[in-house]
Amino acid sequence: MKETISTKLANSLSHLDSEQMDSLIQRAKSLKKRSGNPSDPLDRWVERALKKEARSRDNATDRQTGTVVSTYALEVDVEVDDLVVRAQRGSHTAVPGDRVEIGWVGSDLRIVDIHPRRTKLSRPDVDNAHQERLIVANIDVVVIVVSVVSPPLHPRLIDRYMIAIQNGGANSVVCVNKIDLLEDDTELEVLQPYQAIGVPVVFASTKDGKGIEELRDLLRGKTVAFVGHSGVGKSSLGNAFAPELHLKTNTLMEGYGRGAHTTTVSSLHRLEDGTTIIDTPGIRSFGLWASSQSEVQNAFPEFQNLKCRFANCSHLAEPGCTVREAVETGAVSRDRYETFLRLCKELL
Ligand SMILES: Nc1nc2c(ncn2[C@@H]2O[C@H](COP(=O)(O)OP(=O)(O)OP(=O)(O)O)[C@@H](O)[C@H]2O)c(=O)[nH]1
Ligand SMILES: [Mg+2]
Ligand SMILES: [Zn+2]
Repeated sequence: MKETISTKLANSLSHLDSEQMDSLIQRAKSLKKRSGNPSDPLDRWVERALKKEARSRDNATDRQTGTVVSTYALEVDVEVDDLVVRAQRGSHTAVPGDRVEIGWVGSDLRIVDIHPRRTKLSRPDVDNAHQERLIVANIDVVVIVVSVVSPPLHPRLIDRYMIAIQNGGANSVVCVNKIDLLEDDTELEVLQPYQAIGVPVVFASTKDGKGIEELRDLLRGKTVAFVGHSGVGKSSLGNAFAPELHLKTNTLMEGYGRGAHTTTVSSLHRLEDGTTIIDTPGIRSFGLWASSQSEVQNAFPEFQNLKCRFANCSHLAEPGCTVREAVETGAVSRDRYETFLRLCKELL
């Protein structure tokens, strides 16, 4: 039987994200297992695991606050003032951008606490779509990088990212890179609906510098993550912003027109103009990170001001739906509405 904790305890832990909650339950289970007391309720062991965590936090010496720069299996790099130090992750799931407390616990330098996140970007786990996987934290903007020709444009990825970005509280920017490779710009028409709803779309090329200044102006002073498929030029964009970063870039895998997964670990960098960028590894696919229809609807601001006959209209089949009427008259883009339908179908 799957062991769970009481609703009361779960409610008191509602500030934890699902990844933190998972890790806590795992620790409680292993404490319980070691105690050799199988009839004990799990709640008691969750409380003990929390006490243990608090003890190590309170006993930690030389505590300092810093920003997570990169994360590895068991360790993290944390920027404290101008230095980057490596610390044990311990039981904490931290991601680049997280503000953390580190301190000495015995002979280990460890994360002892994570500050509440202002914003975040998450995706569903590849194997378990209900499991949240954090990508970055405390970002102002997520730049969804797509390329043209090589790899070819994948506009559908943009919609999935936009939902996750909206749900995590950050703003979206779309960067269409490798514009130097494009001979015929009719394929760029698919981006028009995003511009129409006010999402900045920048056409760029790291090869000839097009769009780089526009992007720089848009992002100045903000904390920004570059995300997207492998090989679209995320690291190249970082280098175009600040050549001294020397982010590793690579040619595409020959014959496949796909990225080579060159960047394997996310990394945070401070630029001279006050912008902070986070380069992330390319993804193979991005699942839908939304649990309700209203979360999907949030990513369609063009629906928000339309008043349907029913206040809770799903815009799928109800009579008196002004969204569907607007699609008929052309006031709402049919492409966008079809994207909406496709995403609703995917809701678990
Ligand atoms: N023609 C052209 N090629 C580019 C441009 N930007 C990047 N590239 C090339 O695209 C390839 C992949 O670039 P990367 O910056 O490594 O791509 P990435 O998105 O960081 O890839 P991963 O780290 O694997 O996720 C490299 O060979 C770059 O030189 C561009 O604007 N135009
Ligand atoms: Mg890269
Ligand atoms: Zn409706």
